[in-house]
Amino acid sequence: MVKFVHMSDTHLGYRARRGTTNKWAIENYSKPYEQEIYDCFLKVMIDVSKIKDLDYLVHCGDIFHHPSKYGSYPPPEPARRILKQGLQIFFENTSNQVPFIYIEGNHGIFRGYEYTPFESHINKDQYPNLYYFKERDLIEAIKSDKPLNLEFPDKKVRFYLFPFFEFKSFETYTSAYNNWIKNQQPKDNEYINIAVAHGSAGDETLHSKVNSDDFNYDYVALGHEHGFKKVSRNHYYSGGLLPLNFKERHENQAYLIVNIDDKTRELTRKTKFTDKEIKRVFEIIKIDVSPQDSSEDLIKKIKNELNKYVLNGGFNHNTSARLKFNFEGEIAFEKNWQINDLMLKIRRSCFSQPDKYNMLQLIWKISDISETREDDISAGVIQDYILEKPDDEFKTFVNEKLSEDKTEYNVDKLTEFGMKAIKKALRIMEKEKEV
Ligand SMILES: [Mn+2]
Repeated sequence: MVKFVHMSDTHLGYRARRGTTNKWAIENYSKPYEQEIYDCFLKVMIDVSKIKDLDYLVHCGDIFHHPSKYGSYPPPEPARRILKQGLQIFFENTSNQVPFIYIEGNHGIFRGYEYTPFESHINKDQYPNLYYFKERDLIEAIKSDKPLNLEFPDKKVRFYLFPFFEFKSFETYTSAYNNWIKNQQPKDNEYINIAVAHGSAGDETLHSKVNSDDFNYDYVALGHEHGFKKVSRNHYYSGGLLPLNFKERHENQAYLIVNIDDKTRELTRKTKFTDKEIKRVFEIIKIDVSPQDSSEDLIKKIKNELNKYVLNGGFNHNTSARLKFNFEGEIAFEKNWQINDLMLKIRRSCFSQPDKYNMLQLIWKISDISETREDDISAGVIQDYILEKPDDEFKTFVNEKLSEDKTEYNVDKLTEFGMKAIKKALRIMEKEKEV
């Protein structure tokens, strides 16, 4: 029997940003939600280190939130301290007998750099049982056409490592990765074979050989998606520890305790839902708006909801609420502005009275339900941007270009494609705002 913990996407150093109060959890050190993730991580490290007969702890990437994308700043100092503390707790409680296996994800690394923030933040050689794999290790393995794995002959367990790598970006990467991946196929089933990967099929960062049963792994530990997810009988995403944004609030986050029987290869699993540990209100609240609503009606509706969650004795960084209001109804242009105006005032008023309101974040979204035609970008979405009638303007533009060009194209079809592109771009911008 082999027993291991599968966890991922801790995102130490993440701070809720949009529409948040400027209060600290610890002055000049950590922000409230950032601190809650630190606390949760340390608790998990303590709990995990006390699991009886644990053989391995596997972390599937994104232990740090920063650097993120092409951002240029490293993880904040508290993230480093907490990670160090977590490692110390784990190795001390297990008397250095349980390996901690970590692969890098797409967060917490400077893309294309050989040296990682993990290495500059943690003296990894100080931990005799820490096994660390980064993009560079993968590139070296690909170049030398060798597997990237980790063997424990005494326990007859082998790990196949897949740190994050954007093999789909360039044709040369794709083919090099395709040629190399055969190295990651277990040669025998004398060993228990476990794949550890950061990536997902959704954004094409997980190779189909890892995402399928082709290589016959006994277990595939996945990271990158932040919600707990059973992909197949033996493929799992553990998710992060806590939801980072409102989208992730609809999912669950966990760590998994996995047992594999060395004879029958039967898999048993315990799922420890860490999102249940959340100490604050973290809610999406729907508000129905009717065209008849006056400004007073709206204020009443908003305050009624708001007061349920934030009117409880002043700001406390441990319990302050994260709230998102979804306004839905026939919301014309004018009403849209009205709601924005009201919400800005209410938020400002709450944040300026921390002795009264216990609020960390307040954001909102306004959806006009009369907006049904698929290709219609109505005022609700486009208002932040410069174009007033993007479809008309785009059509004029395409018409002009084509008459210059004297070629025959279907202008309506092209307009449709253009609109789709614009909508997609807007959606991406909206999504980025969420984090
Ligand atoms: Mn990731």
